[in-house]
Amino acid sequence: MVAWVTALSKTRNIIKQVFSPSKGDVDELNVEALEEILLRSDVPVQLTLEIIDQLDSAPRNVSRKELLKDLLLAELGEARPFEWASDQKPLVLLLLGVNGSGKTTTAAKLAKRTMEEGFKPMLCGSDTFRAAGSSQLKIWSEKLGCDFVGGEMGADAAGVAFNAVETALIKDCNPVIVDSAGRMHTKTPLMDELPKMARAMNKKLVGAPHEIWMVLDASLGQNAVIQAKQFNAVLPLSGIVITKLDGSSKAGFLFSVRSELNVPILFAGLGEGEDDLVPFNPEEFVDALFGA
Ligand SMILES: Nc1nc2c(ncn2[C@@H]2O[C@H](COP(=O)(O)OP(=O)(O)OP(=O)(O)O)[C@@H](O)[C@H]2O)c(=O)[nH]1
Ligand SMILES: [Mg+2]
Repeated sequence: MVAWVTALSKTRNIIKQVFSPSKGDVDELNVEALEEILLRSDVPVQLTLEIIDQLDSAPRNVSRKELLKDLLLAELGEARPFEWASDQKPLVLLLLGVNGSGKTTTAAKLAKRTMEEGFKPMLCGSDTFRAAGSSQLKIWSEKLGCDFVGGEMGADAAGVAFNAVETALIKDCNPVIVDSAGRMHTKTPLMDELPKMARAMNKKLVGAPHEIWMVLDASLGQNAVIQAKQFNAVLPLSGIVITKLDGSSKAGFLFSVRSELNVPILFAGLGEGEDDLVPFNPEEFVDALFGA
């Protein structure tokens, strides 16, 4: 499993450069360099300016590095561990996002995680846009040894999702993790399919989908927030999964997810392997940025 510290090594090495070795309690700070780094990593401009201002005006004896950590942490808020056990049986989770953001991989990683916690998940491959869309997830389900419902290319995605919920009820599977086709947030007909999928699931099980999570690719930086806003307008999101945090140098956009969307970041993808998905923990994230 890739750890936070490994995943964020790129960003950490950049941050290191702006703090010269501590002299006593005070670490010297290159403010201009820091400002540039924050902006380059897609930390929102407003927040960057506030941070620089606070660092500038803090008393001499305050460690800039610790203050910066505190300010970033305050911006991310508390950790929000997701609880799979709920009154909903099955709990139905719909994953959505733009093309290639990591939805299918995330669906598989989540299935693995829930299996380890003693659940009997069902994976639903409702990506019927591409020939390989549904079969990619079927292969994962075989590897993990969990139930699967999918559809042929061209099949109605809402119908596939309906079938999955129906089958999960019969086979007593929980949760149902529904992978959807990638779609650009600007393509209206494709975006309209999402509420249709949600309605189909709700027809089979009132209240479903109980969770709607958007899978965001960290390497897109601030653009990911723009996409999330559009998806959120079509189908209100209950959570966000950030993928590809390993290797992204634009992870600063994370700091605007909370302020601009107010949707909790629940999980983070730190690699391509089936175990490389961890609950998002603001403290671990910030510590890894600075090298705990
Ligand atoms: N490094 C890294 N790669 C990831 C992560 N999550 C997914 N990937 C890779 O990203 C690529 C796309 O992942 P998919 O899961 O197929 O993405 P998708 O959103 O289902 O794509 P579409 O169905 O085409 O829209 C694959 O090569 C994955 O291995 C992650 O957290 N870190
Ligand atoms: Mg996919």
